[in-house]
Amino acid sequence: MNSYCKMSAAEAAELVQNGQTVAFSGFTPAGAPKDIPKAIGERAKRIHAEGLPFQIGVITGASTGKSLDGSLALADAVKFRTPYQSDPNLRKSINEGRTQFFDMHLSMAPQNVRYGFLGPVNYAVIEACDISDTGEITLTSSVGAAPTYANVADKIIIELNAFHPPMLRGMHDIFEPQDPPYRNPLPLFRPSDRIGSPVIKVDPKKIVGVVPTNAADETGSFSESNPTTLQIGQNVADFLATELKRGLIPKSFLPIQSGVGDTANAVLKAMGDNAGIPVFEMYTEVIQDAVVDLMRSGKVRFASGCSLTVTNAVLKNIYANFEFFQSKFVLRPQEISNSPEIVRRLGIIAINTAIEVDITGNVNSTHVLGRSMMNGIGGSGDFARNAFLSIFTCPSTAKDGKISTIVPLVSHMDHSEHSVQIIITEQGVADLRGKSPQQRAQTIINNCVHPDFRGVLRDYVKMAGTGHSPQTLSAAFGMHLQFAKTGSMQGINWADYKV
Ligand code: 0RQ
Repeated sequence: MNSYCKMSAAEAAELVQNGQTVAFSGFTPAGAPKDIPKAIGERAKRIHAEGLPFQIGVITGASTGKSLDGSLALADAVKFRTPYQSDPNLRKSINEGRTQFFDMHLSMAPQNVRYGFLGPVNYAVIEACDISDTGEITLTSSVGAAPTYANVADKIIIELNAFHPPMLRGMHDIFEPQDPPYRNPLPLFRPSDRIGSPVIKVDPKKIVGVVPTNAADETGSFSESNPTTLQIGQNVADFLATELKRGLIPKSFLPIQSGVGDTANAVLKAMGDNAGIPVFEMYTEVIQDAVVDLMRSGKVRFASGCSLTVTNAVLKNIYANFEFFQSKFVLRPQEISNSPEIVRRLGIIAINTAIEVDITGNVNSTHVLGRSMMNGIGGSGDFARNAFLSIFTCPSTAKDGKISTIVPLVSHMDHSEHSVQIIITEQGVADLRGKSPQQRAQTIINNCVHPDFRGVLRDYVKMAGTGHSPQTLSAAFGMHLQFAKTGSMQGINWADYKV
């Protein structure tokens, strides 16, 4: 090891003080530090046992793994958290009001930190596979916001993870735009363009410790596709193939952004199997297992992302066959992978998942019943607002059919009707382009709503009358209230809500 101060995770945790803000590398569990946050959690528990306070502000690229968000939440050590999370224990802490969560578009997290909007960053904790004496840091399976956090933090601690080989140098393209009023256009015109450096460069004097480890990423495995996700995937692929045939997507196709999770995986698989879709490229934030399979089969030519969020077996296979994959990937900072400027320029087809959609096309991606945070808006807004085609998918029902995911009015809105063009459920496709709110309601109810809820939503629209938007304030949340009262949205009587 080079000239830096080698220390244990416990020693590194001792450096962090109550009330400080720590910015971690990582985007999803990929590239997130593991040993140091776990040790900070242990330190918090010890301090709490003495009756003293210990909580820190936690800033990351996106979600992380159980060693980071999980350990710190279980130790009640997270004072505030931004910009995204998906850990069950942290979610509980947020929804119980013990952690203040600031949900933010992921492209904006680095610049908001640089602008000073979130206060000073005391430590950046960065997972690396290599570090030079001159302060060149080679990241691991993600970039996230690590370049900005390393630059703005007072001090840096490196978690040097031998699980990821130093040959990864070259997989990352590190570029930080200048801040206004000096910002120039981002010179990126194709998903495979490189505009930056393979490493983060920092003043080596800022690196106060290096903690060696050998720990795999904590990415969960995917569930087997079920008939609903398979049908959604099929509907997306068929829709895109038809658009191509109609000449509404250029013959060469357009880069794809796809969200995370089982539905997103099923969509990509279906696109791979559809002969009507040509070989394509990805310009996305999270590269997951299905993309790697499509690279092997030749259907995906290139993927630009912010993280390689794949299961461990897949990651090991990529590292073992690095010569094949090396020229097919680039990992970028989230400010670039999710840049609205680039999304609009490249004409990206954005495919994201909704929790809830309403009959005029507003989308809720974050809150259950308007109140409880699920994960956060993530990158969905960065892409949806600026895409060539903005698609949202979801199953038509949740909780064993007791909830219709399509409701009169969303209980929280992340993406307004203006950023949502296509809704796809396992029932079918609603193309909202060029349609008025009344026409959108007809299309969504006819094509996407589960048959159990079509009647009730048609009755709602009738009750709302002929206004520009088919809404009535007294009943807009009737289906949510019915669920709160009875545990199911079924069996609603609109007469109860008429004023
Ligand atoms: O509950 O966990 O108790 O089973 O919500 O729903 O159908 O499993 O969906 O895992 O694909 O996640 C929007 C959350 C979907 C995700 C969301 C319940 C349902 C289940 C999860 P259980 P599913 P998924 C790229 C882009 C925002 C960020 C984003 C997300 C649980 O995709 O966080 O897009 N997106 N980023 O039962 C009550 C409803 C419900 C409901 C579903 N209407 N009411 N509960 N559920 N609909 C990624 C990044 O940015 C990093």
